[in-house]
Amino acid sequence: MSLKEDIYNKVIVGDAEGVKALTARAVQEGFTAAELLNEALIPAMTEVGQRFERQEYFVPEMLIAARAMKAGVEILRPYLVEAGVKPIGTIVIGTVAGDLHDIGKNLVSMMLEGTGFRVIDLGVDVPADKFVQAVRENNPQIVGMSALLTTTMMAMKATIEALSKAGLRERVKVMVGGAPVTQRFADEIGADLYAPDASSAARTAKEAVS
Ligand code: B1M
Repeated sequence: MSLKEDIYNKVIVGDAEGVKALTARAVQEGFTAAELLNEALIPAMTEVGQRFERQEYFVPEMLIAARAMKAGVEILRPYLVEAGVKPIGTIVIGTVAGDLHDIGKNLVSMMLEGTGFRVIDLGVDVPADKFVQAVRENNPQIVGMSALLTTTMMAMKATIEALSKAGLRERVKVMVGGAPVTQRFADEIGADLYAPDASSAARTAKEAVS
């Protein structure tokens, strides 16, 4: 089995230590960071996402695999920067004001990173003005918002309004998600994109910037 296949398989089974060690070894053996990212780590996360969509994998497997992939990305990060590999886009993401749930948002962030995005993660309980400031500072193509409580969903609308008020709404696509969020709700509040889970969030975001 080649090193790349080995890394691919270890991401799928969620072996973070194995991914870390093999990725470091592959770099030493002369594999480029871009080929390890594009031919091992990202395809592995794509496979994990597909298994999740086919209900062969569930949230725990997906989280463990995402962490394993992240371990590989961390090894590659300095080489990617050095090699000037351009991210496919920038996304500012956060859990909206009043909401402390971040497991799903973190999963979405990791999947986005695995898809090739530069992810600016603002954390949880993010007020509208912090999203606005992050858009000004980072010039992302997409703003992603997560909400897990019916009581905090309306903070998504408030954030979209704040972006409009700041004259930034036309510059970004807004993506929303989280257990109580639906396509219908996304349409009602004027979001551009909705995704029901992390793998479709990554796919939707990639489509939106290509
Ligand atoms: Co909370 N909580 N919680 N909680 N919690 C829920 C959400 C709840 C449904 C439980 C219940 O009553 N059955 C309920 C909400 C009811 C409602 O509003 N309808 C609830 C409540 C009421 C509360 C508190 C108010 C409880 C209290 O204190 N009385 C409180 C609120 C705190 C606050 O936020 N201000 C609270 C607190 C907590 C904990 C801190 C204990 C903990 C959060 C820990 C953490 O996140 N670090 C917690 C947890 C763990 C849950 C449950 C059990 C699990 C949530 C989770 O992580 N799911 C949850 C019940 C449940 O869902 N079964 C519950 C796994 C995660 C991978 O899925 O987040 O849906 P999810 O993310 C998915 C998709 O939604 C999507 O992709 C993800 C991966 O596929 N997605 C996006 C998410 N964000 C996206 C963004 C996108 C696109 C897709 O684009 C940008």
